[in-house]
Amino acid sequence: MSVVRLNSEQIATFRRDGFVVAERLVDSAEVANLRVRIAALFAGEYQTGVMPDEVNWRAGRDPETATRQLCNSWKADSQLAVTVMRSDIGRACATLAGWRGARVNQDNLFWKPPGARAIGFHQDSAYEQWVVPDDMVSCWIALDDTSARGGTVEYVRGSHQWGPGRREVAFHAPDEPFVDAAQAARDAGVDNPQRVAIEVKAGDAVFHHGWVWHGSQTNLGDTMRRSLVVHCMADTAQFHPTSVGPIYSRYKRFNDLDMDESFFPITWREDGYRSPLVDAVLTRS
Ligand SMILES: O=C(O)CCC(=O)C(=O)O
Repeated sequence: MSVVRLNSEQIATFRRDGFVVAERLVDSAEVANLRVRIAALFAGEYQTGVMPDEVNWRAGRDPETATRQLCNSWKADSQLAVTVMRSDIGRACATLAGWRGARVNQDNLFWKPPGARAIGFHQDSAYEQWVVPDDMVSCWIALDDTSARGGTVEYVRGSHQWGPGRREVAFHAPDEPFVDAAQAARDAGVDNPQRVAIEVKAGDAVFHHGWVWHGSQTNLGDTMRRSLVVHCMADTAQFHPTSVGPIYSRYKRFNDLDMDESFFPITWREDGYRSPLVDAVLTRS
């Protein structure tokens, strides 16, 4: 298994641009295995018997032209959990954010077949107002070779420094995916926002900041574009006392802001601690 360890140049790039590429984060055997698991998950086959928290595409229910998305598939598939709970991913996210530890906020699977439409440009942390602090660092892992024409993820360089922007563009299949980000650029006094399309090999990854604007275009190529995203937050993150997230606040206990490690596991902490669930997942793999 590969292990990611970021160097000082990568950390400086992340701080400047809001994203940084890390090559060969997942080896070819793990990519092949993840592709098999993903096919099963999107077919509604849940190996653990538990559904992902969000099933944003189902065959026969949703348009073939939509980008398919599932959230928290680690709960549905123990092999996917092995990648999502990798301690080296948690360590890299914590290092980039300056946290003493990292815990999984959620995972996302994206499957964009040829012709499948855009994902609206957005800031992840804008969706995280149920968490204090709302900071995130995410690891976007390519499971196919990517290209601009094939609708790879794109980042707006330096936009993590623009602060929170509006959230009006639809996440799935918007006609004009870039309008909110364009408005944010104008508000920040940036005339020519620089969009960077991530062209990498299957198994390579990008770490991105929770406030960086990103999204992707329609897949105009003739191959699949699959990716797995591990969204991390600080190990000290708590539920917001009043702001409710429609899906993830269901895991909040009454009169208690602490996050249960069974649902939001700590994958790395500088003192060597990780949640018992993470130990169980990684040691049985
Ligand atoms: O892969 C994409 O098209 C979008 C990815 C994304 O929104 C994310 O990683 O937060």
